[in-house]
Amino acid sequence: MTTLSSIAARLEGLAIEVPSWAYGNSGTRFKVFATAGTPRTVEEKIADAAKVHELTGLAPAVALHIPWDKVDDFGRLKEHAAGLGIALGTVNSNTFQDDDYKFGSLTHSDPAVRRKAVDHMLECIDIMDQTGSRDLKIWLADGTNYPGQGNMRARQDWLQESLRQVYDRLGDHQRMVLEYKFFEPAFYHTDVPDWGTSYAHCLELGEKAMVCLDTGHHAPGTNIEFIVAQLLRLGKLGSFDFNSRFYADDDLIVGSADPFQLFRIMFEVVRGGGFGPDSGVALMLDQCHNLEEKIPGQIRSVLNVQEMTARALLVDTEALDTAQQAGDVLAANGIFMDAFYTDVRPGLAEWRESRGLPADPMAAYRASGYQEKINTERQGGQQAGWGA
Ligand code: LRH
Ligand code: MN
Ligand code: MN
Repeated sequence: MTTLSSIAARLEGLAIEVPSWAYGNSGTRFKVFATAGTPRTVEEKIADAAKVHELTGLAPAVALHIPWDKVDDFGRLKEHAAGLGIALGTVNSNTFQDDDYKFGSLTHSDPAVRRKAVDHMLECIDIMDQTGSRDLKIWLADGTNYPGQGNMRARQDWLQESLRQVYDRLGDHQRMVLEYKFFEPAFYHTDVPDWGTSYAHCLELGEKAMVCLDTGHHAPGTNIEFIVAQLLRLGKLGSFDFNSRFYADDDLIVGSADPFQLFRIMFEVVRGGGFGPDSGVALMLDQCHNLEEKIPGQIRSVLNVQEMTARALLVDTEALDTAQQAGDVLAANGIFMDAFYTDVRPGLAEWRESRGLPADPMAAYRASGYQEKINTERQGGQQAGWGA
């Protein structure tokens, strides 16, 4: 049986990017509840993200969403983040909140709208030049609601043409990650609905284009870890947007609805060479905290990823290989489940303490007084997504 101390060093390789929008107010289309202490500025979102890293050592970068996080001087924002001990990470483009995009963005039948969407992405790359970010994330709300409404085939061609213009602007050390989602906001067809479509476009574009897998973007029952294994095998898994769901794209705390699924995903990540700083796979959160407090919600999230990563690293792969080779179904499954059922929490508390981190980051946050401070200081915080 593999022990926690034997995987302690590998756990150092875990780094999770937190989303700036997780710190803003969010809700459903029925109601957005305001939460005390909500950031009023991009700088305050970054300060909250830095708090998560300070207490967990797990979240060294914060992902930005443009225009939600647009500021005049991104160089200064980078310095502000660095001063707080974190980096600016993935830049998320946004072509879903403008009237011009009603019938599509990069896939629109009107070249002028496609141009506008491409220009937005080029602006995001300019920002990346200033923030030092590696990845441009593209998720498109493009699709149609009724059969016959759009030319699905032509839209694929326009998509490739548009993506090509964005791709060609990427610097040597920059990448594009193309996120797929099977439905919503479009309900009949979506232009990038699945990993295969994203993969096909990325393959055509070149090696700097990779697939982004958002765990909430699949039909119920989809074997997500299989997709992970396949994309790693193909060398095209660029990043994750982690979250949990019960029904659709719920954006709940990762590992809350189905910790076992997160374990299975992390097992394939580790086995497929997707784990660690040099793997080229970015682990990001894409979540909203509608009811719970945002900073402890993010702390809980990164701890959940750490717990399931530790369990995945604990799988005795040698014994597993042997059982699989022997066709011993129950032994193989038993070895897998032994790791999943191992309570790694006491070991991780020790791991944290040995690195000068609080044994219990949730308790440390409550004791820090930070929440009370921001509750008093910040009045009129912003709604996630409308903070620009
Ligand atoms: C779309 C999505 C995408 C967006 C984010 C706010 O559902 O997952 O990643 O950028 O939500
Ligand atoms: Mn996402
Ligand atoms: Mn989503």
